[in-house]
Amino acid sequence: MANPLYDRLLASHAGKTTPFLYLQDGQEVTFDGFLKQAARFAHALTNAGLVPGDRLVAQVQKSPEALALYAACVQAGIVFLPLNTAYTVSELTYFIDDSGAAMIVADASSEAAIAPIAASLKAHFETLNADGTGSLPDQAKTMSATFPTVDRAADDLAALLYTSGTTGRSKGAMLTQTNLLSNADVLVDYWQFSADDVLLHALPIFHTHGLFVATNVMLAVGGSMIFLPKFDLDALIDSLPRATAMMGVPTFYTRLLDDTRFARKLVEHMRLFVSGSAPLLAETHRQFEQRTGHRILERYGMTETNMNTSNPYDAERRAGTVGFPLPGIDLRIVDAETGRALGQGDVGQIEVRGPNVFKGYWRMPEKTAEEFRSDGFFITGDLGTIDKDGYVHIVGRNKDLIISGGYNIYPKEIELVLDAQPGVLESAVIGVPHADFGETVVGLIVPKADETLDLEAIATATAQALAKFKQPRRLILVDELPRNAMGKVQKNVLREAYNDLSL
Ligand code: MLC
Ligand code: AMP
Repeated sequence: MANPLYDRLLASHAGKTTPFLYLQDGQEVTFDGFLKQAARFAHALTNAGLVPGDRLVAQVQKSPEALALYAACVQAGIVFLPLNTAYTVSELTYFIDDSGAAMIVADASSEAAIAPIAASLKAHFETLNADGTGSLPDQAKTMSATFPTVDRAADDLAALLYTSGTTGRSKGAMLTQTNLLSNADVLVDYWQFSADDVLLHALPIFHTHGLFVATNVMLAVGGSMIFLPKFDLDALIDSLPRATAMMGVPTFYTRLLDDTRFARKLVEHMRLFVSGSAPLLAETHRQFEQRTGHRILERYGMTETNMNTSNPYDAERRAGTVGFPLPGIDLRIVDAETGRALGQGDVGQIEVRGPNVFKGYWRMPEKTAEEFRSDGFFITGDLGTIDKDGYVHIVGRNKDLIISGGYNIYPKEIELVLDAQPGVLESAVIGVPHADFGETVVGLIVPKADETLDLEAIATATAQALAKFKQPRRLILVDELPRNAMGKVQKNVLREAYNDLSL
């Protein structure tokens, strides 16, 4: 037996003293240093009693140590479960409970809030702070810098990534060693990454894009990363001259284009700009080319599937499309109701199948069964069409989802919070266009008869329950919600009505 992910992405870097991570303060982390940190963490985790297959929740700021914690989990066969640092304690409690996590690692500033929850759910609690200090690194310090890598089968879980469900509750997408590895290998080839690449990394590392697409690809080739703690326009402009490639959500590109320092000279040496996680406007694609001479390479993926399609590296990168199915991945457009395959040019639901597609939702066999066809295709909930040249276009979503700055927001989750407020009869949450985030959240509220609503109190209650990025930017009182003959709220009608709120 072996550990395919560790063997392929990490093992070969042992002893390499070249830089893996360039940090904002000028420091560097070598490959060897990174591997040693991971090994020490792996000892600390197993000393605490964690065994292969256990889940570790990490709600930590982006840092080299946070990334090493991921590598430690891979090496020790522990399932890595990263969480958005913006999640509130009530959101976090659900993830800890649902996953049955054996350990929670979080910033020391959250200890007072999280440690009691961890204790009540019989999970260990350790700290890891943005500067790399904390109880976990303290324990790791004294540990050996080599760790006997734990055997894992190709089908064993490597990560559990929660993705919000239409029912308002998140589901854990079970990602296997093969899911992650197959996608990393395909992307390395497709995007022609090599050890000479320096990737500008400003994405969070708690999602597929920053953790798997960016990091796994760079580990697979032994390239390095300029590892910024978060998106920061000044830091990006400073770093671009040293990078060969960048990956970002569309907001990265619109923000860069809004800055006059972002000029052709700054990036003419660069090899590749990748965009994904949300639709890149064709207009942004064109503006970017005009300004820099580069064509952004847009690709399409999901938490459940990693990357499915990509524009080509060498051939035409077509604005407004997400390119072709990646090698080894089957993609079809079907009639959502009947499952019947549609022809070229027809709009339908996108379904995918391949080694990249996840194993199912954690402890939700029924939900998993609902999302797969009997021939193994996964129903993405995205609507698309394939043009005569084979390029896939995403034209909409068959799921009630808002994507704001690359973060997914499920309206149902917010509606449940709004509906629970005193005096609220019902609510509908929609996404409206937003210049910076692509879409943003608006809540429409119908009061109970003869009730006067306190919108400020409602906003305060949502702030306590939900991460900042999910909170409606505006709450609007309405007398009623438009419904179709089946009684279903017509969100398309609402989206049209509130299309130009200019938030
Ligand atoms: C931050 N805020 C957001 C937000 N991010 N609000 C809505 N949507 C977001 N995405 C809030 C902040 O809390 C802040 O609130 C205010 O908005 C302005 O903050 P900011 O400083 O402008 O935000 P910033 O920190 O710059 O973050 C914006 C961002 C970031 C776009 C850089 O959200 C980001 O890195 N997004 C990437 C998401 C990602 O990696 N997605 C991949 C998912 S994987 P206030 O009021 O306190 O000021 C996936 C699969 C695939 O989808 O295909 O890749
Ligand atoms: P997530 O669940 O966070 O992984 O988000 C996945 C969703 O993001 C997909 O189902 C799509 O709706 C959307 N998405 C990802 N990449 C793109 C893209 N390039 N264009 C349009 N939508 C995208």
